[in-house]
Amino acid sequence: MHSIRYIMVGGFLGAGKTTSLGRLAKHYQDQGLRVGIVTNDQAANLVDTNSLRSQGFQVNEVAGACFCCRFNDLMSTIDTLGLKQLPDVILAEPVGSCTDLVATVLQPIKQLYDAKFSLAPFPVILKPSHGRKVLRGEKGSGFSPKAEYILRKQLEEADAILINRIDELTPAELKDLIDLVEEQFPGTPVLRVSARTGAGFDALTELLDQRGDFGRKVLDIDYDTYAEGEAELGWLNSSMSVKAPQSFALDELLLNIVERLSERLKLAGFEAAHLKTIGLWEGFFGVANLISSESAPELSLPSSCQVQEVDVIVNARVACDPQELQTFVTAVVSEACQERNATVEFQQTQSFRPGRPQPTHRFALAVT
Ligand SMILES: Nc1nc2c(ncn2[C@@H]2O[C@H](COP(=O)(O)OP(=O)(O)O)[C@@H](O)[C@H]2O)c(=O)[nH]1
Ligand SMILES: [Mg+2]
Repeated sequence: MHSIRYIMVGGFLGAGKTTSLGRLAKHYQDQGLRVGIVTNDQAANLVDTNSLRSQGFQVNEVAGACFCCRFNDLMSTIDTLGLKQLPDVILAEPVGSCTDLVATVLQPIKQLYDAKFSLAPFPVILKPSHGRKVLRGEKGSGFSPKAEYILRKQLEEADAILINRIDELTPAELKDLIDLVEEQFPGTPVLRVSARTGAGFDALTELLDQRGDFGRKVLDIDYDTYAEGEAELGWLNSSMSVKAPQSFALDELLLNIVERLSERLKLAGFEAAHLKTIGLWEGFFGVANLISSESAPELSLPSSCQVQEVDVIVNARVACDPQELQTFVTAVVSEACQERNATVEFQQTQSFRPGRPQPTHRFALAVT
Protein backbone atom coordinates (compact mmCIF):
# COMPACT_ATOMS: atom_id res chain seq x y z
CA MET A 1 0.00 0.00 0.00
CA HIS A 2 1.12 3.55 -0.74
CA SER A 3 2.63 5.07 2.38
CA ILE A 4 2.55 8.82 2.91
CA ARG A 5 5.55 10.33 4.63
CA TYR A 6 4.16 12.56 7.40
CA ILE A 7 6.48 15.43 8.29
CA MET A 8 5.29 17.82 10.98
CA VAL A 9 7.46 20.80 11.92
CA GLY A 10 6.74 22.36 15.31
CA GLY A 11 7.89 25.52 17.03
CA PHE A 12 6.61 28.64 18.76
CA LEU A 13 4.74 31.46 17.01
CA GLY A 14 7.02 33.15 14.49
CA ALA A 15 9.78 30.52 14.79
CA GLY A 16 10.07 29.91 11.04
CA LYS A 17 7.74 26.93 10.44
CA THR A 18 5.99 28.27 7.33
CA THR A 19 9.25 29.43 5.78
CA SER A 20 10.79 26.01 6.46
CA LEU A 21 7.80 24.14 5.03
CA GLY A 22 7.95 26.20 1.82
CA ARG A 23 11.60 25.29 1.46
CA LEU A 24 11.00 21.60 2.23
CA ALA A 25 8.03 21.46 -0.17
CA LYS A 26 10.22 22.73 -2.97
CA HIS A 27 12.96 20.24 -2.09
CA TYR A 28 10.58 17.25 -2.29
CA GLN A 29 8.83 18.54 -5.42
CA ASP A 30 12.21 18.89 -7.11
CA GLN A 31 12.72 15.19 -6.38
CA GLY A 32 9.53 14.46 -8.33
CA LEU A 33 7.44 13.73 -5.24
CA ARG A 34 3.79 14.75 -4.80
CA VAL A 35 3.66 17.14 -1.86
CA GLY A 36 0.69 18.39 0.13
CA ILE A 37 0.83 20.96 2.91
CA VAL A 38 -1.63 21.20 5.79
CA THR A 39 -1.74 24.42 7.79
CA ASN A 40 -3.63 24.94 11.00
CA ASP A 41 -5.11 27.83 12.91
CA GLN A 42 -7.60 28.68 15.63
CA ALA A 43 -9.62 30.67 13.08
CA ALA A 44 -10.15 31.17 9.34
CA ASN A 45 -8.17 33.64 7.18
CA LEU A 46 -4.66 32.44 7.80
CA VAL A 47 -1.79 34.35 6.20
CA ASP A 48 0.32 31.16 5.98
CA THR A 49 -2.23 29.27 3.86
CA ASN A 50 -2.45 32.14 1.40
CA SER A 51 1.29 32.64 1.33
CA LEU A 52 2.08 28.94 0.65
CA ARG A 53 -0.71 28.70 -1.96
CA SER A 54 0.59 31.81 -3.68
CA GLN A 55 3.96 30.06 -3.91
CA GLY A 56 2.21 27.37 -5.97
CA PHE A 57 1.84 24.57 -3.40
CA GLN A 58 -1.20 22.39 -2.72
CA VAL A 59 -2.37 23.56 0.68
CA ASN A 60 -5.36 22.72 2.84
CA GLU A 61 -6.12 24.32 6.15
CA VAL A 62 -7.55 22.87 9.34
CA ALA A 63 -9.20 25.92 10.88
CA GLY A 64 -11.06 26.54 14.10
CA ALA A 65 -8.85 24.62 16.53
CA CYS A 66 -5.47 22.90 16.64
CA PHE A 67 -4.65 19.57 14.95
CA CYS A 68 -5.00 17.69 18.23
CA CYS A 69 -8.56 18.91 18.76
CA ARG A 70 -9.42 18.44 15.07
CA PHE A 71 -7.57 15.20 14.49
CA ASN A 72 -10.26 13.77 12.21
CA ASP A 73 -10.21 16.93 10.07
CA LEU A 74 -6.43 16.62 9.77
CA MET A 75 -6.81 13.06 8.48
CA SER A 76 -9.68 13.81 6.10
CA THR A 77 -8.16 16.99 4.67
CA ILE A 78 -5.18 15.01 3.40
CA ASP A 79 -7.51 13.11 1.05
CA THR A 80 -8.87 16.32 -0.50
CA LEU A 81 -5.68 18.17 -1.27
CA GLY A 82 -6.46 18.63 -4.92
CA LEU A 83 -3.73 16.22 -6.00
CA LYS A 84 -4.75 13.60 -8.57
CA GLN A 85 -3.22 10.83 -6.50
CA LEU A 86 -2.43 10.54 -2.83
CA PRO A 87 0.60 12.62 -1.87
CA ASP A 88 4.00 11.07 -1.22
CA VAL A 89 4.79 13.64 1.43
CA ILE A 90 2.59 15.62 3.79
CA LEU A 91 4.12 18.67 5.42
CA ALA A 92 2.08 19.78 8.41
CA GLU A 93 2.35 23.02 10.39
CA PRO A 94 0.70 22.98 13.81
CA VAL A 95 -0.44 26.14 15.61
CA GLY A 96 2.57 27.84 17.21
CA SER A 97 1.02 27.89 20.69
CA CYS A 98 0.28 24.17 20.57
CA THR A 99 2.18 21.39 22.30
CA ASP A 100 1.69 17.74 23.39
CA LEU A 101 1.65 16.90 19.68
CA VAL A 102 3.37 13.54 20.13
CA ALA A 103 0.57 12.18 22.32
CA THR A 104 -2.29 13.80 20.43
CA VAL A 105 -1.23 13.74 16.77
CA LEU A 106 1.83 11.56 16.08
CA GLN A 107 0.92 8.59 18.26
CA PRO A 108 -2.73 8.60 17.05
CA ILE A 109 -1.43 8.55 13.45
CA LYS A 110 0.87 5.69 14.34
CA GLN A 111 -1.70 3.72 16.29
CA LEU A 112 -4.74 4.31 14.09
CA TYR A 113 -3.32 4.99 10.60
CA ASP A 114 -0.16 2.94 10.58
CA ALA A 115 -0.83 1.43 7.15
CA LYS A 116 -1.33 4.84 5.52
CA PHE A 117 1.52 6.92 6.97
CA SER A 118 5.14 6.64 7.92
CA LEU A 119 6.27 9.17 10.52
CA ALA A 120 9.38 11.24 9.93
CA PRO A 121 11.40 12.50 12.91
CA PHE A 122 9.58 15.42 14.54
CA PRO A 123 11.72 18.58 14.43
CA VAL A 124 10.84 21.62 16.53
CA ILE A 125 12.22 25.04 15.68
CA LEU A 126 13.74 27.29 18.32
CA LYS A 127 13.15 30.98 17.79
CA PRO A 128 16.30 32.74 19.05
CA SER A 129 14.61 35.96 20.25
CA HIS A 130 12.11 34.51 22.71
CA GLY A 131 13.87 31.16 23.02
CA ARG A 132 17.06 32.62 24.47
CA LYS A 133 15.21 34.56 27.17
CA VAL A 134 12.95 31.67 28.11
CA LEU A 135 15.74 29.08 28.27
CA ARG A 136 17.93 31.44 30.28
CA GLY A 137 15.05 32.03 32.65
CA GLU A 138 15.47 35.80 32.20
CA LYS A 139 12.80 38.11 33.45
CA GLY A 140 11.11 40.10 30.73
CA SER A 141 10.56 37.64 27.91
CA GLY A 142 7.26 39.49 27.49
CA PHE A 143 5.34 36.30 28.24
CA SER A 144 4.03 34.88 31.48
CA PRO A 145 5.60 31.75 33.03
CA LYS A 146 2.63 29.74 31.72
CA ALA A 147 3.19 30.81 28.12
CA GLU A 148 6.92 30.10 28.58
CA TYR A 149 5.95 26.62 29.80
CA ILE A 150 4.46 25.93 26.35
CA LEU A 151 7.66 26.94 24.55
CA ARG A 152 9.70 24.59 26.79
CA LYS A 153 7.26 21.70 26.38
CA GLN A 154 7.41 22.09 22.61
CA LEU A 155 11.17 21.57 22.70
CA GLU A 156 10.93 18.69 25.17
CA GLU A 157 8.90 16.49 22.81
CA ALA A 158 11.11 17.13 19.77
CA ASP A 159 13.11 14.41 18.01
CA ALA A 160 15.46 17.20 16.92
CA ILE A 161 15.74 20.88 17.81
CA LEU A 162 16.44 23.31 14.99
CA ILE A 163 18.12 26.55 15.94
CA ASN A 164 16.80 28.85 13.23
CA ARG A 165 17.91 32.25 11.91
CA ILE A 166 21.63 31.38 12.01
CA ASP A 167 22.00 33.98 9.23
CA GLU A 168 21.47 36.62 11.93
CA LEU A 169 23.36 35.08 14.85
CA THR A 170 26.96 35.81 15.78
CA PRO A 171 29.10 32.73 16.52
CA ALA A 172 28.92 33.62 20.25
CA GLU A 173 25.10 33.91 20.19
CA LEU A 174 24.82 30.60 18.36
CA LYS A 175 27.13 28.86 20.82
CA ASP A 176 25.15 30.28 23.72
CA LEU A 177 21.91 28.88 22.27
CA ILE A 178 23.44 25.48 21.52
CA ASP A 179 24.79 25.28 25.10
CA LEU A 180 21.38 26.18 26.55
CA VAL A 181 19.58 23.61 24.40
CA GLU A 182 22.10 20.82 25.04
CA GLU A 183 22.02 21.47 28.76
CA GLN A 184 18.23 21.56 29.04
CA PHE A 185 17.29 18.93 26.45
CA PRO A 186 20.18 16.46 26.69
CA GLY A 187 20.28 13.75 24.05
CA THR A 188 18.16 15.66 21.53
CA PRO A 189 20.05 16.27 18.28
CA VAL A 190 20.55 19.99 17.57
CA LEU A 191 20.68 21.33 14.01
CA ARG A 192 21.63 24.86 12.99
CA VAL A 193 19.53 26.19 10.16
CA SER A 194 18.36 29.26 8.33
CA ALA A 195 14.94 28.86 6.78
CA ARG A 196 15.67 32.17 5.04
CA THR A 197 18.90 31.16 3.26
CA GLY A 198 18.55 27.37 3.29
CA ALA A 199 21.74 26.90 5.34
CA GLY A 200 21.63 23.61 7.24
CA PHE A 201 18.74 22.24 5.16
CA ASP A 202 20.82 19.40 3.68
CA ALA A 203 21.35 18.12 7.22
CA LEU A 204 17.66 18.65 7.95
CA THR A 205 16.43 16.68 4.93
CA GLU A 206 18.94 13.95 5.77
CA LEU A 207 17.47 13.80 9.27
CA LEU A 208 13.92 13.76 7.92
CA ASP A 209 14.80 10.86 5.58
CA GLN A 210 15.84 8.65 8.49
CA ARG A 211 13.73 5.53 8.92
CA GLY A 212 12.96 4.45 12.45
CA ASP A 213 10.65 4.89 15.34
CA PHE A 214 9.97 8.60 15.83
CA GLY A 215 7.44 10.78 17.62
CA ARG A 216 7.72 8.80 20.84
CA LYS A 217 8.54 11.44 23.46
CA VAL A 218 5.16 11.61 25.15
CA LEU A 219 5.09 14.61 27.49
CA ASP A 220 4.28 14.71 31.13
CA ILE A 221 2.19 17.87 30.90
CA ASP A 222 -0.19 19.85 33.04
CA TYR A 223 -3.15 20.79 30.84
CA ASP A 224 -4.29 23.56 33.21
CA THR A 225 -0.97 25.39 32.87
CA TYR A 226 -0.93 24.73 29.11
CA ALA A 227 -4.50 26.02 28.65
CA GLU A 228 -3.92 29.09 30.79
CA GLY A 229 -0.67 29.86 28.98
CA GLU A 230 -2.41 29.67 25.63
CA ALA A 231 -5.33 31.76 26.83
CA GLU A 232 -2.98 34.58 27.76
CA LEU A 233 -2.45 35.25 24.08
CA GLY A 234 -4.77 37.52 22.17
CA TRP A 235 -5.49 36.05 18.75
CA LEU A 236 -6.74 38.05 15.79
CA ASN A 237 -7.42 37.15 12.15
CA SER A 238 -8.89 39.89 10.01
CA SER A 239 -9.55 40.17 6.27
CA MET A 240 -10.24 43.40 4.44
CA SER A 241 -10.34 44.94 1.00
CA VAL A 242 -8.49 48.15 0.26
CA LYS A 243 -9.22 50.49 -2.66
CA ALA A 244 -7.62 53.76 -3.72
CA PRO A 245 -8.17 56.25 -6.55
CA GLN A 246 -4.45 56.12 -7.40
CA SER A 247 -2.10 53.18 -7.28
CA PHE A 248 0.24 52.77 -4.33
CA ALA A 249 3.12 50.44 -3.43
CA LEU A 250 1.60 47.32 -1.89
CA ASP A 251 4.77 46.35 -0.02
CA GLU A 252 4.94 49.76 1.67
CA LEU A 253 1.35 49.41 2.86
CA LEU A 254 1.99 45.93 4.31
CA LEU A 255 5.16 46.97 6.06
CA ASN A 256 3.54 50.15 7.33
CA ILE A 257 0.66 48.20 8.90
CA VAL A 258 3.12 45.96 10.78
CA GLU A 259 5.32 48.92 11.78
CA ARG A 260 2.40 50.91 13.15
CA LEU A 261 1.04 47.93 15.02
CA SER A 262 4.45 47.11 16.43
CA GLU A 263 4.83 50.70 17.72
CA ARG A 264 1.40 50.71 19.35
CA LEU A 265 2.02 47.40 21.07
CA LYS A 266 5.43 48.52 22.31
CA LEU A 267 3.97 51.71 23.77
CA ALA A 268 1.27 49.72 25.52
CA GLY A 269 3.85 47.21 26.82
CA PHE A 270 2.37 44.18 25.05
CA GLU A 271 4.71 41.51 23.64
CA ALA A 272 4.03 40.46 20.05
CA ALA A 273 4.55 36.73 19.52
CA HIS A 274 3.92 37.12 15.77
CA LEU A 275 2.32 39.74 13.53
CA LYS A 276 1.91 38.93 9.84
CA THR A 277 0.06 40.43 6.96
CA ILE A 278 -0.39 39.40 3.35
CA GLY A 279 -1.63 41.46 0.39
CA LEU A 280 -3.13 39.58 -2.58
CA TRP A 281 -3.72 41.12 -5.98
CA GLU A 282 -4.28 39.22 -9.24
CA GLY A 283 -1.89 36.38 -8.47
CA PHE A 284 0.73 38.68 -6.95
CA PHE A 285 1.35 38.73 -3.23
CA GLY A 286 3.53 40.31 -0.56
CA VAL A 287 4.03 39.38 3.10
CA ALA A 288 5.28 41.45 6.07
CA ASN A 289 6.14 40.09 9.53
CA LEU A 290 7.21 40.94 13.05
CA ILE A 291 8.31 38.18 15.42
CA SER A 292 9.10 39.96 18.71
CA SER A 293 9.27 43.41 20.26
CA GLU A 294 13.06 43.28 19.85
CA SER A 295 13.06 42.57 16.12
CA ALA A 296 12.37 45.01 13.32
CA PRO A 297 9.25 44.63 11.18
CA GLU A 298 10.27 43.26 7.79
CA LEU A 299 8.97 42.59 4.35
CA SER A 300 9.60 38.86 4.12
CA LEU A 301 8.14 38.26 0.65
CA PRO A 302 7.96 41.38 -1.53
CA SER A 303 5.32 41.72 -4.22
CA SER A 304 7.01 44.70 -5.94
CA CYS A 305 3.51 45.70 -7.11
CA GLN A 306 1.72 49.00 -7.48
CA VAL A 307 -1.97 48.41 -6.81
CA GLN A 308 -5.26 50.27 -6.60
CA GLU A 309 -7.25 47.40 -5.16
CA VAL A 310 -5.94 44.68 -2.88
CA ASP A 311 -7.18 42.02 -0.45
CA VAL A 312 -5.32 42.15 2.83
CA ILE A 313 -5.23 39.67 5.71
CA VAL A 314 -3.79 40.53 9.11
CA ASN A 315 -2.94 37.86 11.71
CA ALA A 316 -1.77 38.94 15.16
CA ARG A 317 -0.79 36.83 18.18
CA VAL A 318 0.04 39.11 21.09
CA ALA A 319 0.20 38.81 24.88
CA CYS A 320 -2.77 41.14 25.43
CA ASP A 321 -6.54 41.35 25.57
CA PRO A 322 -8.04 40.37 22.17
CA GLN A 323 -10.54 43.24 22.15
CA GLU A 324 -7.76 45.73 22.70
CA LEU A 325 -5.78 44.03 19.95
CA GLN A 326 -8.72 44.42 17.59
CA THR A 327 -8.98 48.14 18.41
CA PHE A 328 -5.27 48.56 17.65
CA VAL A 329 -5.48 46.64 14.37
CA THR A 330 -8.54 48.55 13.16
CA ALA A 331 -6.87 51.87 13.98
CA VAL A 332 -3.50 51.15 12.38
CA VAL A 333 -4.94 49.67 9.20
CA SER A 334 -7.26 52.66 8.83
CA GLU A 335 -4.39 55.11 9.37
CA ALA A 336 -2.07 53.31 6.94
CA CYS A 337 -4.83 53.34 4.30
CA GLN A 338 -5.75 56.97 4.90
CA GLU A 339 -2.15 57.98 4.33
CA ARG A 340 -2.52 56.50 0.82
CA ASN A 341 -5.96 58.02 0.23
CA ALA A 342 -7.28 54.47 0.26
CA THR A 343 -10.49 53.23 1.81
CA VAL A 344 -10.64 50.00 3.75
CA GLU A 345 -13.61 47.70 4.11
CA PHE A 346 -13.20 45.16 6.91
CA GLN A 347 -14.71 41.83 5.94
CA GLN A 348 -14.21 39.19 8.59
CA THR A 349 -12.55 39.76 11.93
CA GLN A 350 -12.17 37.19 14.66
CA SER A 351 -10.40 38.10 17.89
CA PHE A 352 -10.36 35.85 20.92
CA ARG A 353 -8.30 33.95 23.45
CA PRO A 354 -7.66 30.33 22.39
CA GLY A 355 -9.94 27.90 24.23
CA ARG A 356 -8.76 25.01 26.39
CA PRO A 357 -7.26 22.26 24.21
CA GLN A 358 -9.45 19.15 24.21
CA PRO A 359 -7.66 16.57 22.11
CA THR A 360 -9.65 14.04 20.09
CA HIS A 361 -7.17 11.37 21.18
CA ARG A 362 -4.40 11.29 23.74
CA PHE A 363 -2.14 8.26 23.79
CA ALA A 364 -0.08 8.35 26.95
CA LEU A 365 2.03 5.36 25.92
CA ALA A 366 4.09 5.32 22.75
CA VAL A 367 3.91 2.11 20.72
CA THR A 368 6.76 0.71 18.68
N1 LIG B 1 16.45 36.25 9.01
C1 LIG B 1 15.69 35.17 9.03
N2 LIG B 1 14.35 35.31 9.06
C2 LIG B 1 13.59 34.19 9.08
C3 LIG B 1 14.15 32.89 9.10
N3 LIG B 1 13.14 32.00 9.14
C4 LIG B 1 11.98 32.71 9.17
N4 LIG B 1 12.26 34.04 9.13
C5 LIG B 1 11.30 35.14 9.14
O1 LIG B 1 10.60 35.07 10.38
C6 LIG B 1 9.24 35.43 10.20
C7 LIG B 1 8.34 34.32 10.71
O2 LIG B 1 8.53 33.16 9.93
P1 LIG B 1 7.38 32.09 9.69
O3 LIG B 1 7.94 31.04 8.81
O4 LIG B 1 6.14 32.77 9.25
O5 LIG B 1 7.19 31.52 11.19
P2 LIG B 1 6.05 30.55 11.78
O6 LIG B 1 5.13 31.40 12.58
O7 LIG B 1 6.81 29.59 12.67
O8 LIG B 1 5.40 29.85 10.65
C8 LIG B 1 9.09 35.74 8.71
O9 LIG B 1 9.29 37.12 8.53
C9 LIG B 1 10.23 34.98 8.08
O10 LIG B 1 10.65 35.55 6.86
C10 LIG B 1 15.58 32.79 9.05
O11 LIG B 1 16.17 31.71 9.03
N5 LIG B 1 16.28 33.96 9.03
MG1 LIG C 1 3.36 29.83 10.20
